[in-house]
Amino acid sequence: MGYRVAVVGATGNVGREMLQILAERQFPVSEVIALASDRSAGSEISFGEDDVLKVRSLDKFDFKGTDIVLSSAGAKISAAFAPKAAAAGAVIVDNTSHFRMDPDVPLVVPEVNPQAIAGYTKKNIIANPNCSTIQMVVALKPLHDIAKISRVVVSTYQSVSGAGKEGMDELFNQTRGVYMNQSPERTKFTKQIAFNVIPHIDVFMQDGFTKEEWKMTVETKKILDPNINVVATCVRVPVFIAHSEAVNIEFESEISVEQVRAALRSAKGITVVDHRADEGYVTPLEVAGEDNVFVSRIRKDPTVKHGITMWIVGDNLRKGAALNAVQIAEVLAQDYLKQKAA
Ligand code: 11C
Repeated sequence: MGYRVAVVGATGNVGREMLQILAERQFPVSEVIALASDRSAGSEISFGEDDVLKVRSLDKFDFKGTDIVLSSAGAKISAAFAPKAAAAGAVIVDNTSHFRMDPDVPLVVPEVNPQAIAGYTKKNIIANPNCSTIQMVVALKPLHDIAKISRVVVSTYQSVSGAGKEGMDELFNQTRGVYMNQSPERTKFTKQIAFNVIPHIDVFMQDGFTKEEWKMTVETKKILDPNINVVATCVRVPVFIAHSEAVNIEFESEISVEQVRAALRSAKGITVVDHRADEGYVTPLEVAGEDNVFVSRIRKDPTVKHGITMWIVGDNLRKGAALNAVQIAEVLAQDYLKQKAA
């Protein structure tokens, strides 16, 4: 008994991670199909420890008979193929920004709003949020349940893997180049990323925010609560994997540090590491490869009436992308698509 699952963008950072996580979590599959551009078609890619899949052309693939599609191939590609795949009967879990704010497409983090998945029937599409939003709302949700959150001020420290393999290559090559006295080549980032930080992720919008910052605001409202105001500054840092966030939260009523710790400790998908001592907090290096969202440095903000400040770190390729998509597919399979399992 299993589902016919296609992974679109299978050769990218997130696509590979999707295949790995499907295998790791033993998602019930009858067949797994790796899809990518014509350029990658014919190449081979691992599925778990033992299996190898031949990559097939997305353009030439007929989605008829496919139950679930996990997609991470870029917004334009999703815009073109997803409606066709949905019309052929597949449910698409899309990791791009293209459908996220469509009112007929649920935007889901299973620890936060699993009930929204039911809305997938309108378009047969479910959107996976942006990585920096996912890890933040996972940590905000248990706190919002006990004392309503009114405002969040967040500064991100985002790894280069958020910009794909080219982003990782650029950090690697520039770092090596600096030691070899070569002037750093830039293609992916707008300024040198090696030994630097860049306060610019995604394109600029008219109001001066970047689209990455806007996504954190509007996606949090759609997933968690439209009454929460979020102001973000998103920054690229020379880290390969895992995004970090300094998050300042204002509540409508009193909440103590002890209550925050207890709520986060008992929440699914969160690990609290908060010892107020050397090494008593997490850093992105330690979190790469982990499934949970990690929270450290929890403390009272004495400058507002009801404020808490904390540090949130998560693997942007796993919980921030591929794992969240597979978790959505797990709920779909378990609660909505059982009759389709061959
Ligand atoms: C980054 N968060 O770190 C971005 C990557 O809207 O899905 C994911 C962009 C998105 O560059």
